[in-house]
Amino acid sequence: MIAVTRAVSDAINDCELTHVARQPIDLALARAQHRAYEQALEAAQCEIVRAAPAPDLPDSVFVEDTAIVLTEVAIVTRPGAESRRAETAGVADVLHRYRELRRIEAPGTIDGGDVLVAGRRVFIGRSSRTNDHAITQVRAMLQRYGYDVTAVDVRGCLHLKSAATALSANQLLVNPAWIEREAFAGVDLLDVDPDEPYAANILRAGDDLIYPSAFPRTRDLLERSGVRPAIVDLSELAKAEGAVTCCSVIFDAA
Ligand code: CIR
Repeated sequence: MIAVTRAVSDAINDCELTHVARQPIDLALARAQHRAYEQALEAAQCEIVRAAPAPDLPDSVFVEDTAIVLTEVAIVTRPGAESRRAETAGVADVLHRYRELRRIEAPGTIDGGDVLVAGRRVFIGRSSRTNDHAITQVRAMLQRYGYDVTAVDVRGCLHLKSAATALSANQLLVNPAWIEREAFAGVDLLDVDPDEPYAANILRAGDDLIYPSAFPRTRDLLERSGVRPAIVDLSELAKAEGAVTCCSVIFDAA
């Protein structure tokens, strides 16, 4: 597997924030935590491929939002926040080595954080970043490959993947307060601990899972259901409203 990552920007303290109050981010600590995150990906059999650093783009470490990569194709997004649109070029420069590239066109906007792939089902959050124009474009691009695209309303959080991520092809970890359960009919749902609303973001790399240290109660729930993720501390990037899925784009090399 390839995991595309990108350095923490010098300007990360100017990041976009929507649901989180601004607090100072310790750049050196953020970088050390990001390196440990990359090491967890390496332990999960990923080869790290870094996009060229973008020190002037505050949110550029959050590569997930710039692309949707499937076995058959990679879709370069058009991020919902204007300040983030320039991030896509550097990631596309890497992805074109591995996949045919398609692009979301205006007036479509979509962040990769709103796109949840579980087997042949693709759930896309309708959020403050992702609109119906983009969802229609993605559906048209993926239809030929047999993916079933479902739009899901997201409320109270930034992205769909703040509220739901895949534990396996048929099981999601979810915060039920932020999504409609009915949208996920036919998929098994495991709820986060209600005291940990941000705990639904877990990263899957092949058969391995990577999870933040910030959610011990939900981690207990996971372990009791037989799920034992590798644990990373991403406290500094959480202040930028980032989580474990946001910092990589993972796909099979061939
Ligand atoms: C933003 O607001 O765009 C960034 N500060 C955080 C993006 C996090 N990305 C993600 O959850 N996929």
